[in-house]
Amino acid sequence: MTTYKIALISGDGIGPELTKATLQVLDTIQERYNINLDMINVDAGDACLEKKGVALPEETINIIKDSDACLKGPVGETAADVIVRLRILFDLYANIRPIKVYPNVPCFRQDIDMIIVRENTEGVYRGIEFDVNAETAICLRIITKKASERIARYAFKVAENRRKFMRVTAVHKANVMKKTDGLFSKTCKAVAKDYPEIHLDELYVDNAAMQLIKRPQEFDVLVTTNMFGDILSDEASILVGGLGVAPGANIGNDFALFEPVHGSAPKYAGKNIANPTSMILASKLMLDWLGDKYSDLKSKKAAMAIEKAVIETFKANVLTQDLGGNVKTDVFGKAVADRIL
Ligand code: GGG
Repeated sequence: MTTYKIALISGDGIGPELTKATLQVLDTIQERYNINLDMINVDAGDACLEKKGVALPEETINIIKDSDACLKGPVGETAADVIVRLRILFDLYANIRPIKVYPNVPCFRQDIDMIIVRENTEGVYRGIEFDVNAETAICLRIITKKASERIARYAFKVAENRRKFMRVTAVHKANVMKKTDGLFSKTCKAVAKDYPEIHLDELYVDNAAMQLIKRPQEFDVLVTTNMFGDILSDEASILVGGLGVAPGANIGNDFALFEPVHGSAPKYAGKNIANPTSMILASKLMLDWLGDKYSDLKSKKAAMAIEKAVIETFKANVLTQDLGGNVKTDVFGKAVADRIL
């Protein structure tokens, strides 16, 4: 039997409830697909900071280093100390955020299907900030050719594999940030030359934010810098039902971490009403990535089974509160688990 070691961060706020629902699904997957997921609970986030005085302990980092992948629930105020740090520590340079319509989930249009490919290691989220004095602070926006090139290459490969519109849209603000986004734009254009079948479009980020609402069906793959990707993916999620159905993958050359796109939503915590789809679909992305990495067909099939079960659950109108239903978090998790074939 294939065994994967998975470092599991339950997270803060609604995180533990989403994790529990996701584990219901993964338990069934393990039974049906003869895969052993050795889940190792690790501490990180606000609760960890309170308990241990640090949001991301060394022990957690070491267990993650020793695992095949990490599955993470949302963390609260310590997001920068946990997820932003993990992305940099493990060089998880590609943040992949699929935006896709599911049956019976409220959406702007039925034909929306795009992937946002966000550079994950630099830009302003690198966290290089200084206080100049009590009244002025500075943040450095680092953009490198190396990081721009690898994220652009990742996006072109995604477009090539999807074979949808064979289009990558690079989003930046090179008319204002002539040096940093100028370099990003120039690098995307240079990479495009290696992918003659894929058309490269460019949009300024303000226009992209508008076009996502005006003509979302026309997008295929978007590639952008760190903060723009974070903002645009929240915006795009609402086109297809909101953050409750938005999973994300943080991918490096050798390791990857999977998580819901959203935060810890403390006001919904402990009420058993949050939508666990984002984390269930994050676990689907994880199995798909493990399947690719280890040429493991069982994992690839298990990933497909999770998405199929989510689709069947939505088709049966099993919907949580955020999507207009009244199904509880745990009931939704069980409904998906019961539909794993
Ligand atoms: N608005 C969604 C949200 O709160 N996401 C969690 C978060 O801020 N994550 C940091 C990141 O993705 O860079």
